[in-house]
Amino acid sequence: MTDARPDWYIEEEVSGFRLGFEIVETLHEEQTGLQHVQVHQTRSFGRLLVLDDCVMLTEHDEFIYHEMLAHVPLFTHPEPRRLLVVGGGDGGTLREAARHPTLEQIVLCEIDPRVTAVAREWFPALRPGLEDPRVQILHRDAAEYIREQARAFDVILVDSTDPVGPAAALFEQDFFEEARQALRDERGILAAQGESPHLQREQVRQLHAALGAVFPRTWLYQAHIPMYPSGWWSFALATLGLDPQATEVHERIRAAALPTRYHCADVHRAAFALPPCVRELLP
Ligand code: AG3
Repeated sequence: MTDARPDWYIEEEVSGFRLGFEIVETLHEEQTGLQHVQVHQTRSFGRLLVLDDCVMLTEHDEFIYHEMLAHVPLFTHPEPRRLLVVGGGDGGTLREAARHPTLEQIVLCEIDPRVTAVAREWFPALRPGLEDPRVQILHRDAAEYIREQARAFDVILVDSTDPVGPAAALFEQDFFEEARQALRDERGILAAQGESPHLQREQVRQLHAALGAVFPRTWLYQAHIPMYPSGWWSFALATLGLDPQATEVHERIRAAALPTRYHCADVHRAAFALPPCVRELLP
């Protein structure tokens, strides 16, 4: 008799919490030189990309994360021309960024070439970003690359995994100091994925302390990302002066009228409204 019980992919949190997806088929699995990569077909949420046992995205909800990481900072800048995406080898952040016509040059610095190759093969909806002619893909350690980039970028987006292993350096003050000097002028902006304010409170606190020590203005903004642990997610935004909540930012979002499904002027405004239990994590 065959065992008819379905397979599940489970992400297990240190906090004693599990997130599970029913798997119809495992499409790809490999150990790259840097990490363990898995692609599963889930029963209800499309394909699932996992790096080192950490859910990166599902086809059903990746638009929320990628729209919020890209559009909140890119609309805050009045005229972003040069963009650096750190990590983000799957191409989702690039796809959203590429919708900004002012961008002339987009550099993706993704340490693991296999992530890009696997995403290209299994996630067709992410490909447009990887194929945009303005995009240059570098497979390097971003913590090193950024040191050589004095005053090179208008906006830097950190599309990393959790602060463990090779991504840990991307959450530290040293990295933010290098990132700050890589910003072209006083309109420079950095945004980063910022973990769950419910499950990873200490990491959120440390991220904002490190960012706040380097940048004059920092914010936390939130989004609902159902397929990440707890579904309650945050992003960090740091600027040398610009304000993501300024009226002209909302006007730019309305005027661009991008065909987005989560980010819009109202959501942009609301994302910065914080409950006290999140505000207390900030310096
Ligand atoms: N970046 C991953 C965010 C962290 C998810 N954390 C987790 N599942 N514990 C996603 C990269 C998508 N471009």
